[in-house]
Amino acid sequence: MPAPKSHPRYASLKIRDKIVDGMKKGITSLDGLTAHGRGEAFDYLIGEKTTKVAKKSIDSAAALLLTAKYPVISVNGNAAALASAELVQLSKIVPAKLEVNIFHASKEREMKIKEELIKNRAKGVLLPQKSCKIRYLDSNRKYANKDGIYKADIVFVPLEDGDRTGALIKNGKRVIVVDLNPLSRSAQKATITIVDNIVRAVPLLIKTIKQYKNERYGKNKFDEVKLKKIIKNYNNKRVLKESLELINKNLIKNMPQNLS
Ligand code: PTJ
Repeated sequence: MPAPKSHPRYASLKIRDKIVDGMKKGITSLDGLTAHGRGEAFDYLIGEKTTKVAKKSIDSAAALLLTAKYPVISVNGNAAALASAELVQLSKIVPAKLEVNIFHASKEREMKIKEELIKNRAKGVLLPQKSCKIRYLDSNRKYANKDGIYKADIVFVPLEDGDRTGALIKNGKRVIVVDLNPLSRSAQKATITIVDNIVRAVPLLIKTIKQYKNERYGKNKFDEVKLKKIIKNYNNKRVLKESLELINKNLIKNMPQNLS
């Protein structure tokens, strides 16, 4: 039964509905439901809104995507259920390739994710190839497309388990992750970690890229000097520290007082 709009947790329940729908459509794995629950818990702790520190990561991610030589967006079962339309929009505006990459191996689910992206107007969607592997990785995530993640200099990886980010970095790539948990291995290893919910982070990333593109610089598509400075001044460790400090502050603020 859909939640009534008056429900105090209406927004969160609507997002949960999307994940459940994703599972019913065969896009999201069963494990994806538990992964979502972990995300919900951290979303609660950051206050269920895009924080100032997440906005800083989004600004840098937008700059890194725009200045990339060969950016690729990686899509798994949870990302497809929560943000297919937005990821397609992002791929067009950067522009960047879209590639399906899942942890829980299933050819059928890969095809369903691809179909979902096409339904949301993706022009092309790459699939992993058995003949093409990322080094330093044992899970199903090691398979990549030779014209996609394998070749990419920047990989955008919304919410996934931590085995791949480190491996992609060791393969010489820079990695942007969206992960509500600042303690996760992905968050700790990424070049840029956006500690935010994918449903809020991706629309904001699109908006920021549009803004940068509007600030044309002479004949250039955007002000490259400005974007490179944003990237240079970014410090991911500081972002993680500030995110954890915020969680700590929220916990203290909500601590029951005057216990007797
Ligand atoms: O479709 P597959 O087979 O590739 O599987 C995808 C999942 C997500 C199930 C798989 O990668 C996995 O098991 O991931 P983990 O280890 O549970 O990690 C997912 C991370 O994403 C956790 O750190 C969560 O806190 C975080 N997360 C969950 N939901 C969101 C989120 N981060 C941002 N936005 C969310 N909505």
